[in-house]
Amino acid sequence: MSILNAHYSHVLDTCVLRRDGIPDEDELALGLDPGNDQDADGDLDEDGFSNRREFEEGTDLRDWKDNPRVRRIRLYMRAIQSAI
Ligand SMILES: [Ca+2]
Ligand SMILES: [Ca+2]
Repeated sequence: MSILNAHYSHVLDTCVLRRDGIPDEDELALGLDPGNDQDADGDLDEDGFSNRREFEEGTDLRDWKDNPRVRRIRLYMRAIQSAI
């Protein structure tokens, strides 16, 4: 396979594997279904943040106590504590 073909093959794989915004490999690791394009929009832990958003922000999509809002508050509190 030429370098160009390998590149396009990778691009195609990436597009196919990320239909819902979460790579299939990560979906499997997280307990989601790579064949289901809708589960990225779901909210496994019902914390108000979609599975895709939590994946993108690196929070635990199975733990309602860990979400983007809580992470920002923790970072803000650490910044305040380090400034005192
Ligand atoms: Ca969630
Ligand atoms: Ca969460």
